Amino acid sequence: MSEMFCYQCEQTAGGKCCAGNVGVCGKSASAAGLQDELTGALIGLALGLGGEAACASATQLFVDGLFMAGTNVNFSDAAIQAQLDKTLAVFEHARQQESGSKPYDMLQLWGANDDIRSLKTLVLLGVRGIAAYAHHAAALGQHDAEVDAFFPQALAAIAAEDATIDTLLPLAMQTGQINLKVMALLDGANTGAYGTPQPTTVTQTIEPGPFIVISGHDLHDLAMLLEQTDGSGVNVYTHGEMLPAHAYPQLKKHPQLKGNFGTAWQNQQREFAELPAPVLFTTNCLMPPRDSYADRVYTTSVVGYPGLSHIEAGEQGNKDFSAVIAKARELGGFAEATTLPGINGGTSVTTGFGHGAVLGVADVVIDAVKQGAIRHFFLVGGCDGARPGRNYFTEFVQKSPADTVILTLACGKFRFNDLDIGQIGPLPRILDMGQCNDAYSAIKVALALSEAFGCGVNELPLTLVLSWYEQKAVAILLTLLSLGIKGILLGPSLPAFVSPAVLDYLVENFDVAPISTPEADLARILG
Ligand code: SF4
Ligand code: SF3
Repeated sequence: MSEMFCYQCEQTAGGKCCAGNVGVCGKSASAAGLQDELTGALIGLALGLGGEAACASATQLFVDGLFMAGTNVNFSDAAIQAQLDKTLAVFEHARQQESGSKPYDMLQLWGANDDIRSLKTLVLLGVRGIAAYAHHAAALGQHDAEVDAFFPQALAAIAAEDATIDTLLPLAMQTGQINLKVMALLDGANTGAYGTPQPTTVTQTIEPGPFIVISGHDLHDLAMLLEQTDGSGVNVYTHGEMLPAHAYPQLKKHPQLKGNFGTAWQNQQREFAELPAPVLFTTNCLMPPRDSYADRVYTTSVVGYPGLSHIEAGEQGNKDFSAVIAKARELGGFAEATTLPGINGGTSVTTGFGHGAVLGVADVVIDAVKQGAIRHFFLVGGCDGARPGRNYFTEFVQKSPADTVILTLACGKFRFNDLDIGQIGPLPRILDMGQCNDAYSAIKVALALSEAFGCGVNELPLTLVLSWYEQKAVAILLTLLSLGIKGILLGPSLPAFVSPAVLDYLVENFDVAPISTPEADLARILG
């Protein structure tokens, strides 16, 4: 296979689509083709179910298969083929029962007219984002029947030949609502298992001696790694979206969880080049590893890359990380304390301002707004990425006035979370709410503020400035739109899969706008 079609992420080639032999992310045409086959098989499975809810094992096929087709998750033909085989085995079973449908051909979707393709893609990518969050919640034993039932419903709708803009727009909004549900489910799963996040300052200095870097979003994997490194003399450092883990009481209680290594995903090839330690990727964003460190990278769960060591779950989802721990000992770590500063030179970052912490000081926040100490809130968050235009987000925060608060979440915060831009009363001006799924926290805080001030969310002194890259950001954007939130600024570029007519709809109905310059946007918002 030598041709691919993929336009699911922000760095897609030429702002249109990745075609040819390899995508901008390094995904091969064969992996992209297998991901399409896998998605087509899942759509066929949904059709076979008549769009109705599936049993637990079929739901897990939807969750894992959809997540595996996300950006920077899995580059391995063998791993995707294995997942495809598992899915196709269900068709074989159905064929024997003479009740089966057949896999859907994704070319039907890619070849559909612009607006239908655009809206169906919006739903498909949103569902991939939902699957990622459902995957993490399931790892902690949490499920939601409505979320699970949505996978076959949405996938069957993607195959519907009679779909129209009028049927697909409500489905896109429903995708946003289901994503809200799954983010709430994951919030409950994480806080139930590991406690309510507390504001925590995290060092970027690595102590001498053996250590492990853990990346991705899966707190359950981190918890298992911490249990297995207790008393071992091997330290653990977070990377990327794992940073907010430091705020959870049941994770931070492990003294070997020392600090954070590096910045966001797109810098990993540079940051890992000389790393005297192994790295464990629990989820996205994995980049193709350089030869200089490929022997030190481990993947688990839905993540994969050809040639990397992969750690499978055993009975009851338990994982044995002894190979990673042994590698840490073999590599030995740094001989002396080593600091990898943030992109602005800061040597520590603060996290843990989830809804529990922020609403715990709701009175302070409300008073500060009433007295004029806080003029405006900005939610500057979302994914980071490689495009040069993303320094907009750093400059936006640097130039935001001293009487404004920056709420942030997801890996886009590494553009500015090491800046010291001061405090307002007891509150730091940058409040890191957590991972991308902690957009749930931002929504909870916004709803609580609107209640306290007796107004709608759109009347609050709050503006959302979102950076997007991959499919979880698509799901979150749909959630915000489904809540009727208007005036979102989106960057660094608009999605390639949004057709002109769909974009017009978003602009007319939701005032969605592309970012311009920090100065112009700040001036316009603050009036
Ligand atoms: Fe291109 Fe993004 Fe698809 Fe990778 S995930 S092939 S960069 S559109
Ligand atoms: Fe980042 Fe990949 Fe999206 Fe969870 S780690 S936000 S890009």
